[in-house]
Amino acid sequence: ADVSRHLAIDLGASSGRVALGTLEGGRLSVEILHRFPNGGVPVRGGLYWDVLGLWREVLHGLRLAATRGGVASVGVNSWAVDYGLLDGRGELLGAVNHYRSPRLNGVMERVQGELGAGHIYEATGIQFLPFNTLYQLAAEPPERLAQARTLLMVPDLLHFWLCGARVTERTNASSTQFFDPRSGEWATGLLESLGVSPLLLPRIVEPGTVLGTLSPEVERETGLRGVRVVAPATHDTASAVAAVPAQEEDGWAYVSSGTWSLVGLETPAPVITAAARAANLTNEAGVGGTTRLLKNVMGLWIVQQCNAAWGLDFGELYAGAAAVPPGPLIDPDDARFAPMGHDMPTRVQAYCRETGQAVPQTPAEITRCILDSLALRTAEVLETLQDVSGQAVGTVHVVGGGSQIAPLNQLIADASGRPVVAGPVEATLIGNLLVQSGALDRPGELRAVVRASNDLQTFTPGAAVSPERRAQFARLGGRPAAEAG
Ligand code: ADP
Ligand code: LRH
Repeated sequence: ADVSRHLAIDLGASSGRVALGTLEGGRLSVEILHRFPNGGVPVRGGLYWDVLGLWREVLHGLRLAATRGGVASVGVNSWAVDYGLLDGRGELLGAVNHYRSPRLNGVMERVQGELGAGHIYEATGIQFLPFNTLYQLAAEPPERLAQARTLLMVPDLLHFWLCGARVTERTNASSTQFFDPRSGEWATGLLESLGVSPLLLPRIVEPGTVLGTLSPEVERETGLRGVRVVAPATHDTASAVAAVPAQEEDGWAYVSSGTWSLVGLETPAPVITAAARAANLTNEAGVGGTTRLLKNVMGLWIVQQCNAAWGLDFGELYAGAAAVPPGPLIDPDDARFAPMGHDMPTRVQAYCRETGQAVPQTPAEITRCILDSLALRTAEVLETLQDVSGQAVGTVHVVGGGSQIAPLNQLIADASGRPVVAGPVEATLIGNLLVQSGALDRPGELRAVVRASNDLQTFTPGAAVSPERRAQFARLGGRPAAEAG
């Protein structure tokens, strides 16, 4: 039978992995060879990614892969928006900033004032998030920009280190907020208005493009030979959405649940309308020319940061949360929850106190409050997506690390009144591998492979959320009416 083997490198905000995928007879098996932690590194008031440490872990994973033999290709995906700057010789200029860096405080508001928020949204269809690459470039010291010759998004940077190609893959290019989803080209005018040279931007390539072969140096370091480097959908969320095991036609939405909850729809074209802008929806590029119409919900980040202080096992923490009764709620998208910090439990408590609710005390109570709130917010965003797109949502697919949290899946089913299908946990790796394999050339087959290869679990909506409970949540947000769903 036809067998193809590929390596995927998936760098998430909280952890990374190197995996070997074997595609045979319409089924994909995935073996995780190496897993390693990831996170922000605070230095002198800034916040950075340890990209060199990630690179070392990648090389280690590739070394493990070399003992298996017979691999056709390798590709990298990561979180969006962040980048490295290279000088003319290809040297990395300084550290790679983290999208939660305090350097971005107030920058988006300034750029919106200069360029006009309506103009930026119309040109890009991308939701306003303070860390979009557009605002990160506006925050760069001019000396650094003057020295820079090339901007590479994080996965592109790793591809460059693997094989020497200097290109940007489309799905991640779209996260920058200087990409025009209509033309499929960089929206260079936005950068020029900020005094940033568009010459920094490499050529855009499609997911599935062969970028080269591993450099002699990487071959020596890892023992791999003759392996091609193929760009997957390099934005992790694009790879995850490609691997949503949906049975099309009946209307479905996805929640890519990890550090962030990306709640969205797959649409045939960008939806750049007044309603989409009012709801601050994003139109990111998906595989096969699709659009990911979605919204960022703060996600499990809040639990992760609480747990950085508690140091508990996630499985036990979530089981404990499910065992306590529902109580206070937060608006998970309140800006106070975005920064990194071990004081996250205190921030949740302060929010509850300020809004006149009971103050959760134990890790189980605090986690319960976060899960209940994430589920209600997810349901709210699903309604908004349906209204803005005119696309009905029947089933909700939850993929990613958060799809392992059974109580959260049930809460989303209850809050949305829709069945939730949970899994696969490693959707991002799967999407990455399948795009490399060329499964994309056979339309519709990709998701069929995912369905055939993974056990999925369905959560049926139980008792409806009471009107009092919905009112308790609605009183918090303070979001514009158009966004409240
Ligand atoms: P990212 O790609 O953003 O780093 P992941 O998709 O890897 O995120 O998901 C990480 C999340 O998965 C953790 O924050 C945690 O909430 C959840 N998780 C991890 N392990 C478990 C587990 N054993 N049981 C339940 N949830 C888990
Ligand atoms: C999820 C993700 C998300 C982006 C954020 C920066 O990992 O890529 O899609 O908005 O990180």
